[in-house]
Amino acid sequence: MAWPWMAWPWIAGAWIAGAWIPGPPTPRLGDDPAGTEIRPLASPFSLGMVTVNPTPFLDLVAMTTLETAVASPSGAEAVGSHSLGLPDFSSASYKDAYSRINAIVIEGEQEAHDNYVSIGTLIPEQAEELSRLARMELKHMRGFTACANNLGVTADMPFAKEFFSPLHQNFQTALAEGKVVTCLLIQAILIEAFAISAYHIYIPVADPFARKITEGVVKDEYTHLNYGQEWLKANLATAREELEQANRQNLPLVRKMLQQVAADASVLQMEQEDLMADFLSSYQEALVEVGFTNREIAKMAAAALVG
Ligand code: PL3
Ligand code: FE2
Ligand code: FE2
Repeated sequence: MAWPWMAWPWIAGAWIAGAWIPGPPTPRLGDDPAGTEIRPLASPFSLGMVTVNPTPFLDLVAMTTLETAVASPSGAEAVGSHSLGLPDFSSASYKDAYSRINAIVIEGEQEAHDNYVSIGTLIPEQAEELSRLARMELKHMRGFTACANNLGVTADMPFAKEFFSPLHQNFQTALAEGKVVTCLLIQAILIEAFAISAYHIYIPVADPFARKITEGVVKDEYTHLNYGQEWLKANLATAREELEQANRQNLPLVRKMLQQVAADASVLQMEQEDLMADFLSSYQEALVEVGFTNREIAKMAAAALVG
């Protein structure tokens, strides 16, 4: 597959620098923005390319790992790792940032559950499969709740609800209008690509307990992304125009969310440029699978730049 090297490093750089929107990057709610270091993206950047089709065997392993890890949380697993170059998971600053990041993840998993159930009302013949995906999201939510408990952190849920509210609103509007293509783009492509990239960057710097949970979750998220890709691919002829419009309305929201999470993510040793580069990589790969050409994808990203 040809990689659109000319377009994507530039787009990623623009996302990171916030160069294509007027004014400064959106600050994280109620935070000192000084913690966000803005650096140019190295080009060509090294990305962990996304593998989209996990085998059923891997899914089984992931579920087993997740359930085992949830069943036996141990605070002892989470302390003292900063000597290995990892964050100090017991520091006040780590716990403070984690209270918001963890809440975002819990809220995201809960909303993902609700969204798949809702999409099932728009595609009744798929309701059973969608309810299977929804149940996986609840399991993810329980896993991340256990991660917070393991670190002695209370998730800041009001913060997370506000964080998701623009995307949530757009999903609800599309749902009320019966726009299944838009709902699938928001949930099964944009949100799943966001989750996959964030979990991907989080795993190497997570505490041992959370790492096990997240490794199990991220494999499930590929299944969800795959679901959206396959449905949209099968319906591309009729979905194309709505997809482009939904992309124009929602991709800028994801960019803002990535900017909003940057300061807290950096306390967890997750860097903004890695998050954005990985997101763009996952998103680009998903749109290729759906059937867009690299040029069309670059145009979709460009349309979002001015949105
Ligand atoms: C879809 O299945 C779930 C959607 C969740 C959205 C995730 C947003 C991620 C924000 C940055 C999180 C870093 C990972 C930390 C994990 C505790
Ligand atoms: Fe999930
Ligand atoms: Fe998911």
